[in-house]
Amino acid sequence: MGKILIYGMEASPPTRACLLTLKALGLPYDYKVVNVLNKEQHSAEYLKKNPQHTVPMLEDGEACIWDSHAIMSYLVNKYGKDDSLYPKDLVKRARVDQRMHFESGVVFGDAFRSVTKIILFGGMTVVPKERIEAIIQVYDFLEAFLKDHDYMAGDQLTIADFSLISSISSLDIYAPIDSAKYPKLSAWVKRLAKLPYYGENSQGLQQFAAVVKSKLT
Ligand SMILES: N[C@@H](CCC(=O)N[C@@H](CS)C(=O)NCC(=O)O)C(=O)O
Repeated sequence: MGKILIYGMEASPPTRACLLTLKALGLPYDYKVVNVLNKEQHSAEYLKKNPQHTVPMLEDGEACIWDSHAIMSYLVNKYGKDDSLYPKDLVKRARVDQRMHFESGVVFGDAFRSVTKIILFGGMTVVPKERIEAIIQVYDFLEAFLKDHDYMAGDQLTIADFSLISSISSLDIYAPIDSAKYPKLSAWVKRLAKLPYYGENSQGLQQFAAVVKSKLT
């Protein structure tokens, strides 16, 4: 097996989700920084591999795979010693997939992307009320997902947790999670923070938080 190469930027939530997965699987990998703030994802070399010019991207032999959710499921399917992080059982898998589609469309695609765009790139120094409301709605959904379970897709840790912790811990910078209103969600954040490899999220999160805080008044 050749060495896996991951392209990304640690401040980027989906990159962090993939780094958590690589560590959870104990896989050796090389890491190449692609700084999207400097538009490095638009280099001809990168566009040839990923015309959508997003990070993260995984290169495994001849295969170039982008979108964190596709990368994470590929890694577990191909390299997982068992299926616990991405169960083969169809109902369990569908639950993981649903949470990841929720992350992709609602959490990252709407709540995170829209607020980050105006704060990091739009010159806005206060998070607008409607953007806070969108984030709060995400917290409401997640509290409901966690009603009878410790993890996002059931009773065991899966890649849905890696996906969601990367973006939820980032949204927490814009709208801190109220532990009285969201006891399950805040307990889940603390549970994930105890993972031995949680540094793969927290390091990049700190970098992201520093940039956001420098823009907010
Ligand atoms: N749904 C994608 C989102 C990827 C994404 O939008 N990444 C951002 C950085 S956090 C990016 O690459 N932006 C630069 C661009 O789109 O050109 C995933 O999960 O990988």
